Amino acid sequence: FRRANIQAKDAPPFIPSQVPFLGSAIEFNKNPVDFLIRMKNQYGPVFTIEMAGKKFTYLMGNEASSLLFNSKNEDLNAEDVYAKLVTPVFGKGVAYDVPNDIFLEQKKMFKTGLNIARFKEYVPIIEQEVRDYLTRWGDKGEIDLFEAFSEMIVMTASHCLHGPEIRSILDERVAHLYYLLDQGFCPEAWLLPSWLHFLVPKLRRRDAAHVEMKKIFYAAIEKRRASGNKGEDMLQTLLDTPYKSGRYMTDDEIAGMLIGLLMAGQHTSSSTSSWLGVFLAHNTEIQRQCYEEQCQVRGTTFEPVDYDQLKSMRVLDNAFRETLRLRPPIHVIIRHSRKPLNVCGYTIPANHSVCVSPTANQRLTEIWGEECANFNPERFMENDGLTSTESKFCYVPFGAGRHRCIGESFAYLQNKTIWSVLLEQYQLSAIDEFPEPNYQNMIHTPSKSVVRYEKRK
Ligand code: HEM
Ligand code: LAN
Repeated sequence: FRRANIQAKDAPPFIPSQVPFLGSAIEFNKNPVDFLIRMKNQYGPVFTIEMAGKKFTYLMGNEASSLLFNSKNEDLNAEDVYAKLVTPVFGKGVAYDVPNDIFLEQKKMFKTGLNIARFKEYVPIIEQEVRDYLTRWGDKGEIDLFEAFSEMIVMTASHCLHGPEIRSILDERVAHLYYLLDQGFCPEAWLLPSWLHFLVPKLRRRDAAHVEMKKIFYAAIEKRRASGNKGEDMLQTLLDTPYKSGRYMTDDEIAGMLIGLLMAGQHTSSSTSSWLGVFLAHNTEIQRQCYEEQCQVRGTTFEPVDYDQLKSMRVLDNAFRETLRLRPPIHVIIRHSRKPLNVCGYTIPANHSVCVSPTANQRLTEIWGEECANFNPERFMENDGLTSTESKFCYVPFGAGRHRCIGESFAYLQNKTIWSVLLEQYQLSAIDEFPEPNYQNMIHTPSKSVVRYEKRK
């Protein structure tokens, strides 16, 4: 490997940069994935870059990445990195605002709530929401996929997870509150110290929206309690499940969890479904296979979708998996090193931001082959697409280890149901050239996602 400016004797190679302070930020932001893979080829699997005065150490490939996914939270810490961004949006008492063993209990509550019995009830709810939504499309036209999926996903997730009371008050005002909260997930929130957040107008609006949203949830929680009815949703699970200590969640915690639930599935799913739409609009053969599968599984009369049918949609499933390989919405996973850590013969110093890029790992030629940049769902037909379990950290769209996602099966259920109805009714075709990812966004959405649609005969 090329020799870099080595700092301490066994510190990872440090990528030099001509630009003072900003460091590698400019080159990195143009196309982070190409940059990272180029650096890996030059400097090896672990290297450090400087951006805006901060040190980022990237772990590339299976062996290096195992450090991030296998370390204790006390050594490679998530709260130190994410709390400043996430806590103002969700509020106190949940996620990265509490010690990690408490957050693990909260994740377990989510897990009990996301069970198969409930999933079976969710499929028809989602199907009906999507049918209602699609009536506004008419016979043919052009549509911005990201906008359309954002709307379908917020309504379906809220209906299933929050329950009918909250879904029924999801009007334009509430949608706008979500939008304002959402705007809080931005680089400024990360770069500025929390006590300076008030200087940024969109972060002030985030805080005001948070207060309003909590009020709406308090009312809904009260309504559920007063009704004496039990719902088949996450709200019910959170009301009914105590912590190990025997204590039940406060309304404030429940409301924070409900905000978190929606945020977790919103951009991740809407970005993934938009990319899938872009891939299918540009790849009519794979789109045809997906449609054929719908006819096969649901019959040409298109029976209502059910949970077992979704399970047997292999082609659609693989198309999602492949979309999550090439365009994982969480393109970088970050931790803070609280002490020096060893990996691949190096010692990473304390106080680095330690990163794994799912996008880069999921596009390494040595793992995924020479055709790794091509959209080819069939690669998942055998061995999960991976050459061996030695490469398990080279497919991590949902992360791994103690911070792993608990929403994967809900995300598949929700997106596959939406796509079943969409494929049944419409055919998509491309208008523009294949869009670049929007690398300036926190989530790499398509820079343009307008496609043409036409009703099937
Ligand atoms: C964590 C991806 C949908 C809830 C994560 C992580 C990733 C991820 C990569 C790990 C973050 C890290 O290690 O720093 C995705 C993708 C989704 C999706 C790609 C959809 C396509 C959802 C949904 C929910 C959810 C629908 C809830 C219903 C969570 C939770 C965590 C998590 C609770 C745990 C964070 C932690 O322990 O630190 N997700 N997610 N996600 N996700 Fe998801
Ligand atoms: C997010 C959203 C942003 C995302 C990026 C900054 C894009 C990524 O680069 C790093 C991971 C991060 C911060 C991320 C981690 C997990 C989050 C916070 C989420 C997916 C949004 C929601 C999810 C959270 C853990 C959901 C659980 C909520 C509870 C209230 C328990």
